Amino acid sequence: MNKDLKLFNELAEILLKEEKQQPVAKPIDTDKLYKTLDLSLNEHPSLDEDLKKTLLEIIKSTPKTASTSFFNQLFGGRMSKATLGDLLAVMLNNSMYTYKVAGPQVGIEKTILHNICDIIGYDKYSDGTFAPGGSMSNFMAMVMARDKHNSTVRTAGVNSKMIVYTSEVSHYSINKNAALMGIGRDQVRQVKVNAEGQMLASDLELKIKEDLANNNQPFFVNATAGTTVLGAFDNVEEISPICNTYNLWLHLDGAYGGSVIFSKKYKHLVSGIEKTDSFSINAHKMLGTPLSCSIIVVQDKKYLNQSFSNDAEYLYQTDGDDFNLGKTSLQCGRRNDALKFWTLWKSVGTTGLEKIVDKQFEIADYARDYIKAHPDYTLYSFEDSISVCFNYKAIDAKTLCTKLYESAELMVGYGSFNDTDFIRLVTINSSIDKNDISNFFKSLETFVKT
Ligand code: ABU
Repeated sequence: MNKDLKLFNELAEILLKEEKQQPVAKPIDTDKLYKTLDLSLNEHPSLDEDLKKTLLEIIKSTPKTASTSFFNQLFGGRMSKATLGDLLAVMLNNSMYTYKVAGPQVGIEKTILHNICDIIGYDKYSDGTFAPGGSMSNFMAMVMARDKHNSTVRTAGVNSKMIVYTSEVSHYSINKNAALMGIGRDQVRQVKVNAEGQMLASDLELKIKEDLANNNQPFFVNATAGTTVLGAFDNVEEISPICNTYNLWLHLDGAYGGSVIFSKKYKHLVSGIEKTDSFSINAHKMLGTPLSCSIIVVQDKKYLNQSFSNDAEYLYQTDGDDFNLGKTSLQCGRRNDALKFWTLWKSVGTTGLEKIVDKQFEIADYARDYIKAHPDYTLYSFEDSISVCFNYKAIDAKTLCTKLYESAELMVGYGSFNDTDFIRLVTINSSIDKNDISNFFKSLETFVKT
């Protein structure tokens, strides 16, 4: 066997053991990082034995995001079939821009995209692509909306105040993207939310009317399926008619919670999704594929082509537009993020994806029930969310999360809403069970006591 493959197997075995024995890596202070680990790059080669030793040390100190003590972010866990697919994608090393160099991998990507379009009720004119992360999926939606609103922008640039609407608790990428697109952060209207963190349709309409009265040009509304802190779902049924009235592009950012489309029980949270112009979803979040696996689908594929297609004779030499995916992608060279999702989906079926999603809500309900049953806790989040937000004994959330991290006890983060800070426990790791949640609360309580 190739000796690097042998080394990989050896290191992977160690990583799997580490995840169980030392689920939270002891963090290295940033000021000691380069003294603790040999991260230097040198003039001369490293001996294989030295490289192995260094890699082992790096593995030991790297946060274990697949462990049952990692609740810190909107991803976690490991789906082994998806990991298998990703490892194969690395070995195959195709770039997804042409059929000539990616072959059946193109069909795999298209199959996923068309299935998602079908599931959400988009028609035969729809299509999509994979983007390098949820922020870039949102970016693509904003670019398509801008070019639909004013096709001269692509050549002449932005020469008017084009206005974006998003809720005040939506993902920061909307503001950042407005800057990247030449629209400007000042042109992003932060729409107010209700007590549960959902966009207020009445405030959206008010802001649109104000902009029109000021001769500004509204063009894009971003709704969110799963806000980053509370996990709230904006009401698409309420927002969509407003977008129709004012002829605005409606994008649904489902990076976090969009996977509810696979669940009969929870898909009502995105009711009206078929009326959106575009929808993005991160399979590396609720579906647990390795990072990253971000998808954007669009109701009318002509907008993907209009905004992202560019001729390149040196690249597109066979097979026409439909199978040359570089014509609709943000990047040129692009890694294969489809195979890991396809391998998972193929192996568990759509009903398996549904089970993955439903289990996360079940575990979140269990965590919420625990909090409600214990008077030392205060609950801040709502039903139908896998972000379980709470405080314990009025202890400052930031201090507690930081101490838990520094002592390598648990990895959990904090957030805030309406000026209150709280711990955000995310039940997104599909391999955790109710016991792991009980252990989480026990560890936290013991840690506070000692
Ligand atoms: N889009 C990444 C959000 C990160 C987080 O809130 O955990």
